[in-house]
Amino acid sequence: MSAFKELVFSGVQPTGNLHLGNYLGAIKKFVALQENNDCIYCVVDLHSLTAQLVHEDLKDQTRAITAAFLASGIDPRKHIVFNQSRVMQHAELAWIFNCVARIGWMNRMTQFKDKAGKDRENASLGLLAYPSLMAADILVYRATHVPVGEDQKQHLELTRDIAQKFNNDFSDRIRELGLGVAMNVGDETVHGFFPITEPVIGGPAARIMSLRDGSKKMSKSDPSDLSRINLTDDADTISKKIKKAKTDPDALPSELDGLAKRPEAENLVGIYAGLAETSKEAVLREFGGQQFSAFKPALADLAVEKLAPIADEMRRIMADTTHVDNVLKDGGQRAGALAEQTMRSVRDIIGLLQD
Ligand code: AQP
Repeated sequence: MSAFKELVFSGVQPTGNLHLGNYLGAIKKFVALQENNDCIYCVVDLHSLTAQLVHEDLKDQTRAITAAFLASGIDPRKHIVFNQSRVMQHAELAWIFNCVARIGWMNRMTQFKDKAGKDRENASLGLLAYPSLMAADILVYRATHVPVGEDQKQHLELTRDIAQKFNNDFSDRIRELGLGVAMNVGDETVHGFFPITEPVIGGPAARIMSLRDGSKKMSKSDPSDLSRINLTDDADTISKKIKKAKTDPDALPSELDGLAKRPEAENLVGIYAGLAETSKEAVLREFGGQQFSAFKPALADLAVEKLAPIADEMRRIMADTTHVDNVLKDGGQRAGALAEQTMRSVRDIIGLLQD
């Protein structure tokens, strides 16, 4: 049993329209976890600079993600909602983690390879160091659980590696200062300052794929808007995108095995299951043997039923930017106080001079 207090942290980048993958893979889980946990949810605006440094509408996109959090049901009074750049301790800890992490670790990150493309030498240093800032986001609160989509699994493993290396490199100082906490790592009980964070990944919608290509994940940056369902799409647009979604000519199978090598079919079944809060097996029990011409309208109706109220609520919240800004300001103050507590200990552990 970990002696760390259970705390949930996660973040979303303000890099464009939120889509169904962000919602089912992450935000819906944020909402579920807030029932029984203390949660901190962050709009990670500093991360978005790795994609686009000059960002005309960064403020509005930050507000839009915040509105999506609130419209989905996150309660900013019981939990903390804020934008990352308000709490400078994230960047401070990220610098320290840059000195803990190894370049080889960063070079192995598949997201870096995908996003940097062929011209890696010309990618920003920020893109390479992205996982180190993500580790700092999580560990500056010593968060124990992080709900994310499957694409973030490798970054979370790196967060665990950074925590473990910090705990090992500074084990004597951590012990001397009495800052160690007992935790179970595998079968072993170890002491450390940072928890070895658990990812919360899973369910039928952990990796939603593009509606145009079942081998690519649904993504904000895909140039084709038909590849994704945006949280703000209206009913007609959602129906049109699902109708146009790529499929194969066969009927839906009755068993999960029948989805093997049918990525587009599996994706639509996963989306249905995620929206209906059921399993892919249950969806196949209901629709097995039916053609896509019958399944797609049912999926479109379900998507509209679940997403339209969120889109309406987002629009309502966005109309009052002062309220949104106040949520972020208040959240930032509360997050900042927690982060500073951690950083005081980190500065002591490292031996930095402070008052
Ligand atoms: N397709 C997806 N299926 C399930 N979960 C997903 N997530 C993203 N895409 C999918 C999860 O959403 C959370 C927020 O993601 P992010 O904004 O931090 O950035 P990202 O992972 O890089 O998402 P995008 O939408 O694909 O953005 P771009 O196109 O800018 O790269 C994370 O928990 C993520 O796992």
